[in-house]
Amino acid sequence: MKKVANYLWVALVLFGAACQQKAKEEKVIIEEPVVISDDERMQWWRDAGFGMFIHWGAYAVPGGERNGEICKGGAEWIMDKLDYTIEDYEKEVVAQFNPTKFDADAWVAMAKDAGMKYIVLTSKHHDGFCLWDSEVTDYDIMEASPFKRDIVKELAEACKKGGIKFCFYHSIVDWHHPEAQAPLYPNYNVGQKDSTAFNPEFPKYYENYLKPQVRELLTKYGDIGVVWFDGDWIPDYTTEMGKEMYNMILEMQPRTIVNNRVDKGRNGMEGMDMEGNYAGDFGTPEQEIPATGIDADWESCMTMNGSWGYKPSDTNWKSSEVLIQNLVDIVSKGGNFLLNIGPDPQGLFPQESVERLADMGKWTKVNGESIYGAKASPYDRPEWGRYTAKDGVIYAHIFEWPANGRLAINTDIKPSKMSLLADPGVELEWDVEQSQVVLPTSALDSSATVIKIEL
Ligand code: H79
Repeated sequence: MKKVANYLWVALVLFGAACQQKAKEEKVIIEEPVVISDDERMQWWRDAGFGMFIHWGAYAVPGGERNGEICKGGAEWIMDKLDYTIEDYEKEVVAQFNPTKFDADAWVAMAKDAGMKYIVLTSKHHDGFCLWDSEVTDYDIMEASPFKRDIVKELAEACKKGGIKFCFYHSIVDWHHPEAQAPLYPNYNVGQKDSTAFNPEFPKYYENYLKPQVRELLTKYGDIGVVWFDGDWIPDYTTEMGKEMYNMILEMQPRTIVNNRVDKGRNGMEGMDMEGNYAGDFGTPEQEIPATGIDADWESCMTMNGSWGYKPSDTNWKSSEVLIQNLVDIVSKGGNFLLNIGPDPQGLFPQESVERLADMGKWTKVNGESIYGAKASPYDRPEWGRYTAKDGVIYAHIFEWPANGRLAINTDIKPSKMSLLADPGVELEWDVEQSQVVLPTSALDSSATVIKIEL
């Protein structure tokens, strides 16, 4: 009896503990839906100002050139531009992609040293080749190329270790998937050139391939900072699909930010949304900077030469000075700068890009205070440069050093204290009558010397 009673008692205690455990679990489940305002969700991104785009895929192998012919524009378009068949591309390009010098930690270190706060990697570009171990296709890094290392995984982990946000670009356009361009397959990009070419199979591609891929990327690689869609323009992709995709992403990762190309609202290359109800968190001007500030979230993406993908024949590199001034210009108008790198087929950043990143790093280390967490200034753009603003502080970025050593600033600005970010110990003099700052004889940085104006 006693024994039985003891057993009963033990059983009761265990049962009670199990119930408590269950209640705990249930409580956790009840707390699960993360309620987060859009402002809260966007905060890190708005503060970040500066990110790295990485266009990398098998197209790095030909690098924009086939049988001596060089493709026009971005080298990531070579499959279409230089008329590869799907089979040729698989054999000549994808099967040759073996970037044994790829070192995710080295990439992250270069991004961080440049002052970048997030990295957006092309998980899949228009050619359809996937840089991660995808469950829905063999046209990926594990099966179709000899490399057999999950590039998305390695970079996502390196980002996490390095304290930088990992984000991915994903193309809606897919030149390899039969249902993405039926009934024209294997004639893969006709639909884009002829917008009347209706593809009745596209919803299947969307449902059974595109969505599962995005779900995989949001499941297997930790926290995703941004999902950056592209290829929104194809007529088979609808606004309903876009809204559903957006909602799916936020249900899976409520803190993720999604660009406006998830839906159909983009207004050409200037990238901002047209009037109407469209999903997406920020506008995406491509290869351009809006002329004035815009009262919305936006990000200008740009290349360092003229190509997104690796293209050694394109030597038209922007100078570090132009790139630094672009960063300042963009932040002064309330946007972010997403600056592209096109790594080579071995997995290395081009030397020209490495040098420019290092120059930008030198500048942001000294002057980053005027960029991170800064907003568009309320003042008109001055002739000599740009203003950014933070609470109680205006940053004057001087691109053109005034010959007379005096900087005329907006007369509404009433400084209490002024100093140079590159030489913070020295207080600058203020000529009240002229509303002018008395400057040192020459620029401290020929790209942009920053004056901190405390109000
Ligand atoms: O990934 C890089 C490029 O390969 C990709 N976007 C960047 C980030 C890109 N794909 N296509 N393009 C750039 C140019 C496409 C332009 C057009 Fe259109 C598409 C012209 C007509 C349809 C978009 C919609 C721009 C104007 C209307």
